[in-house]
Amino acid sequence: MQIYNGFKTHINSPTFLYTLAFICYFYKKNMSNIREFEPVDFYNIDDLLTEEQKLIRNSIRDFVSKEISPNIEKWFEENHFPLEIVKKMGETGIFGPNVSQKYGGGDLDFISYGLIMQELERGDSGMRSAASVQSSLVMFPIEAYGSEEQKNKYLPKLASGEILGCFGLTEPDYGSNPGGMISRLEDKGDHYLLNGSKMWISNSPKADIAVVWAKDENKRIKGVIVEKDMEGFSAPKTDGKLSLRSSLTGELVFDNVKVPKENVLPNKDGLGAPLGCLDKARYGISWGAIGVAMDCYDAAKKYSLERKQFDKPIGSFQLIQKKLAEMLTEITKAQLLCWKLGKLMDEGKATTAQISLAKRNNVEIALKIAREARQIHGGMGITNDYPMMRHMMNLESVITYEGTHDIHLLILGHEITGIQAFS
Ligand code: TGC
Ligand code: FAD
Repeated sequence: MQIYNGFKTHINSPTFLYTLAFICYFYKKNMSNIREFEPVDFYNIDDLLTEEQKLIRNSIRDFVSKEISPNIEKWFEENHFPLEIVKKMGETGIFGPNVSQKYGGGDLDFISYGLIMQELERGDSGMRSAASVQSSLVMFPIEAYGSEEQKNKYLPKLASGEILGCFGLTEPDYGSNPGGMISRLEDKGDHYLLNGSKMWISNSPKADIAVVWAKDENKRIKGVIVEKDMEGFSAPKTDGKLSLRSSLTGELVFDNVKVPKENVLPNKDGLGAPLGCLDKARYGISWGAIGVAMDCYDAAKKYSLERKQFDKPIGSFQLIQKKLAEMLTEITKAQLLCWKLGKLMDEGKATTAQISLAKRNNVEIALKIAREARQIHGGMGITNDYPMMRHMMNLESVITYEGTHDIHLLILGHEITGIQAFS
């Protein structure tokens, strides 16, 4: 009886009630975060995948459900990139899936790479961004254009997540037109002196190395590997982003940085070298956008069956069904596009214009689906109990980086007519 009375006093205490309220709030928040994701596969596209590809896709899906989805709204709200995720991604085999096993990579096909990007971006575009940069923009150029020493020195550590990389192409005055870059490499005998700056660089504030593109005295673009401790090199963070808030973005500033000649990527130069990396990353984004679209569609479908208005689930109204049917149609088209593009990538036949078409189409449909899914959620759709607003804000970066939506349209226009309309 004494114990009972003590408990009664306890449950009436403000501390207990406050704690209970907090637990309920925390539970509700986390319950909404751990909405069980149901994959979208209306055309049985799984039948086109190998057992290995399905296994890889499922293991990344589990990784996202365990490591990303429960935390992502908090990271996004706090504008926080969890550096510890880099090691976890490395251990899961997310970095360098197409890089040779000899250097710690996965030696996987391009559809497997795409599926990894799809699952990561379902979690968050910022997480996919970190992985895209590491795999396609840092590991790829080192493997494709680097020396044997560079490959042995950097690739295994990048693959395991022991070190993080970034890719510096864009400059304050040269975004869509990277060929105009003004960063300079001056030959000083045993080293180059690097001067200039880069802007909007994913991963840069915490990166251990940067693959940087700059012009030599002959105005030829070369790639160099800059290490974070090199004197005269800094990487300040870019604040105030309302998009990709769980991804780090910053500048790269070079003030007479001495870059040893052995850090120059020896096997390719010219603008084609960085643009070749972009092809790989843009391909990954075209799959990533499907992940976002599936997440938004899944949330909208479930909400439309639970939410009642006029005494019926809103999913029973034709206008809601139209939205859902159109989302499913666009997701299915995007999946088929990516699967075929993956095959072309594996055969070494995919063209830049084909990749542009997929990146442009899939990011656009993902953005439209995020907006429609947000509308289906009514007022609830603007809160972080649901993922649509975060995805929408992220996609505003995705539709801009790796070539803006209109630059990809112009790449297609050039392909169709043979006439370039950039300048
Ligand atoms: P253009 O005259 O067309 O080409 C110059 C040279 O490059 C060759 N080339 C390519 N080579 C390999 N792959 C490609 N995709 C290539 N596209 C072109 C071309 O053959 C030529 O070679 P050569 O030997 O004749 O000199 O170049 P342009 O100056 O007219 O520019 C064309 C344009 C506008 C399409 C191009 O510059 C472009 O794509 N602009 C967009 C810039 C962009 O995408 N920046 C991305 C920065 S990185 C980033 O955003 C990372 S975000 C990562 C994340 O967080 O996920
Ligand atoms: P601008 O080139 O100034 O374009 C402004 C507008 O003009 C756009 O609408 C564009 O489509 C339009 N435009 C430009 N030229 C033409 C034309 N010829 N015809 C018609 N319209 C035109 N860069 C890196 O190098 N590494 C990174 O890791 C990286 N990460 C990024 C992360 C984030 C979050 C963001 C936002 C950007 C990142 N970028 C990175 C830079 C990105 O690639 C550029 O922002 C992009 O290429 C566009 O360049 P810009 O912002 O200078 O826009």
